[in-house]
Amino acid sequence: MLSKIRKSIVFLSVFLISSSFAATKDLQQIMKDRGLTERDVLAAAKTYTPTGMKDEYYVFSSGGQSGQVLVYGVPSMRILKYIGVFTPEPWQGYGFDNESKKILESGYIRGQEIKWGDTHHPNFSEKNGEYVGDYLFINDKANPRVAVINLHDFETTQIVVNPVLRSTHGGSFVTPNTEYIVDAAQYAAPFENEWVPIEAYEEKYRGGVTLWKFDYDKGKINEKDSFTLELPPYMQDLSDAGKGVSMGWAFTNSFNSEMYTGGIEKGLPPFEAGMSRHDTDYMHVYNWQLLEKLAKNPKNTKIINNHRVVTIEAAVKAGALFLIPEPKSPHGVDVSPDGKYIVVGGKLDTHVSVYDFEKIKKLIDKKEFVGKDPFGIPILDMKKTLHGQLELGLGPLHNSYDKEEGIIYTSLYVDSQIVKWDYKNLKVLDRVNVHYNIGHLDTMEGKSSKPKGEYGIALNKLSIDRFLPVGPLHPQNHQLIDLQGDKMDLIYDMPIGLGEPHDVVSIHASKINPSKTYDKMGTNSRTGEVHEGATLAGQERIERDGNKVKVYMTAIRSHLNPEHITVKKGDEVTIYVTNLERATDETHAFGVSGLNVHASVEPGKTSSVTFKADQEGVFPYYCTEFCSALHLEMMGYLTVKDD
Ligand code: CUK
Ligand code: CUA
Repeated sequence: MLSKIRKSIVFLSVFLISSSFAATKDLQQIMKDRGLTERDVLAAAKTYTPTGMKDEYYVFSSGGQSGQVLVYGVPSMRILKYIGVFTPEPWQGYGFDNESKKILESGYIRGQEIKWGDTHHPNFSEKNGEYVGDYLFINDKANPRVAVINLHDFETTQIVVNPVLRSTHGGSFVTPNTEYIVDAAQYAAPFENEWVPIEAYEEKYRGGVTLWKFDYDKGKINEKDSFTLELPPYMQDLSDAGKGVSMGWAFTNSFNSEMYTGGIEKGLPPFEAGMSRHDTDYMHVYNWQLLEKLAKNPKNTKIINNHRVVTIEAAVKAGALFLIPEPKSPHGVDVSPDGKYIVVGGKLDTHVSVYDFEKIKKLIDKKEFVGKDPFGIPILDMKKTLHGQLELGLGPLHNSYDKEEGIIYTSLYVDSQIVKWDYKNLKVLDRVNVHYNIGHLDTMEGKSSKPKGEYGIALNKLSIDRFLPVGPLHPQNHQLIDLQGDKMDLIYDMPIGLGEPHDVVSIHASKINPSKTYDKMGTNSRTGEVHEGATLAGQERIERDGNKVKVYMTAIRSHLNPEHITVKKGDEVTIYVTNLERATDETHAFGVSGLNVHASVEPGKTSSVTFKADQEGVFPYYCTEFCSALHLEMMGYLTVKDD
């Protein structure tokens, strides 16, 4: 009966839209030919975005090991952009022009060039806990760094290297008014750059949380005003900032309260066994507003690698740091939109734990503790801080909130499901099977103080038998779920072959307003200032100073000016290219054959490349972006003469 009704709905809607019986007949034929069910056709209607129509949401995805960020639209799942962040991105000249090389170089670690990144968690700038589409932040777990992406041109403008932590995972989380970008450690290590035997683990190895101070107007992290809270060598993990009633506080999960140090080669249990012996680990609860004050007084800090570290002792003394037991090896920790509840995924426990911030605060105010950990940090009673626990299934990992108050979605890694449940009344409402194995999930603006719901995205680790085979390394799979009905409805699969997309964040399209061109002619896009090499029409020239040659070049349809550059072997050549176009999307780009230099020059931008002309010869240069019917003619010759 139901199927009959649905059939007639499809029939009717297609009939109404097309007002043509022929179209209906065509549709039925296509369904038959392609083996599509009515459900498939409905799913298609929910995602299909006809040419010219735009998406409702932007999704920013971690590019995992690629070190990049990927941007796509929802519900179409069409990829819009790759943003070079921790690794070069040739199309945009990222890592090939001087301006972007400088950004990548600031991400070198102790002088070591880093050629990859393990990007994990992107997050937007926030005001009152709501997403603001000005900036995106993302962390690199392997090489503990945080990057800032300016969403006015979708370019990376800063990378900072963590001065004391060796790997970070619980980042980059943003405090409700983007005061700080928070990045928590993963694998404990000594803060100093020195050798410390593993036997000194408890004494010398440390975890921590770095609070990167963000200057909103400048769009930059201020390294001098940033600091780290020293934490015990429990492996810190995912984190979230409080908001609303929990404003000023932040929460960081951990595993390895055992402080186990491995040694499988010596016949000891491997890390994974030793690290999950205890029934509980600790959620770290800390007051970043108080820590900010503490960090200003040298009494409370140690300076390590030129960076302020607030000691555990000082934080405890000031009442800024507490621990609460949580079921062992938890994973996601997500604060509810009103800031009242903190939902923790059990991972090794089938339960999800819902903590009540007001209960936590009451115990803290009354100084009611059940003990201290070996580092003197007060421990709160787990039962007294819990609102409750709910059994969801195997491997609860991450959470994302719905627009309806009290409703949350949780990913189950082992069961490969998303569960929709009521975290106030502790009731399961619905579950949907997704493909194997889901890690993060996201609902639209689902971690902000005003979630929109509507769509969900499952980020699946495997894609076995799902797509055309491409060799032993399979793509990862983003699945789109319609959350608008009573039942969750899985409607689309999108494979991604870029890297492991740990996490995505989504934002309503109306909140992102990128520039169409650079307003100030000759803008250095990485600083926002007018470039020292900005060149207007008529100012094109070649200047020589000793063996340094500077070329001030312009690009406009369809020529580069100058078209001949002659230098001497051994010269250091810098070419500044300014795109004089005012028309939208009239990007020119500049590449020289055989010299590993490339720049994308969008309208109004100045980019520069520098190289040593150390081989005699003839090197054609050209605009690499197909910009007009005479694009191929947009070229010139660099000749290098030995004399
Ligand atoms: S983590 Cu990947 S599934 Cu590194 Cu955010 Cu949970
Ligand atoms: Cu300019 Cu091609």
